[in-house]
Amino acid sequence: MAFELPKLPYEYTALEPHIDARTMEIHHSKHHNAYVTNLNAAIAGTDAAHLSIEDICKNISKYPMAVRNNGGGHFNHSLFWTILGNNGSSPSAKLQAAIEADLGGMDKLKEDFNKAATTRFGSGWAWLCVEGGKLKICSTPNQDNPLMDIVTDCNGTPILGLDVWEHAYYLHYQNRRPDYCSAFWSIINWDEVSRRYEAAL
Ligand code: MN3
Repeated sequence: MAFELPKLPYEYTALEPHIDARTMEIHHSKHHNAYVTNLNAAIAGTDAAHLSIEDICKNISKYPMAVRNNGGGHFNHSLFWTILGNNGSSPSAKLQAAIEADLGGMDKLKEDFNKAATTRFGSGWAWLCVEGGKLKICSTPNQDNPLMDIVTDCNGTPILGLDVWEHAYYLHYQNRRPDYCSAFWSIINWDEVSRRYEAAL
């Protein structure tokens, strides 16, 4: 069963002005689509063709670099689209309490997450994860993610992620990655992040 490009749960224009429609269209229909196409080519005829993308990531050390890069790309973007949205939502009471207990509150979460996102050299992702029942913030290079068994310094179940590859922001923000990271907090679907938090516990 080949992997498929998931439909976006909103229009390309939905995240304006924070993320522009042209960036969303290219990011989803070109970049993510290429990860899916290349992942399917890399796993065709192998045992990985019968696994979920989560199970592929958890055992990524068994597979070639093409599976790591494109499988990570598929998992990461599939998560990214769902945690974005312009729906004015807030964290659930339980997630809010964990943000305060584990991370020192929402302002500190944003500060530490943005630091992880802006200081990631080159391309990669910043993550909010659940590990051992606790929230934590970390980042990974390229298309690696916290599920991968080859990742040693950023593990757990990701419930929120930010793509800091230039393709995610360059048309609108050019070199201003910090502005893109700040804008991100205006377009988070906290209902979905809260759902993922419950599922990860
Ligand atoms: Mn991307």
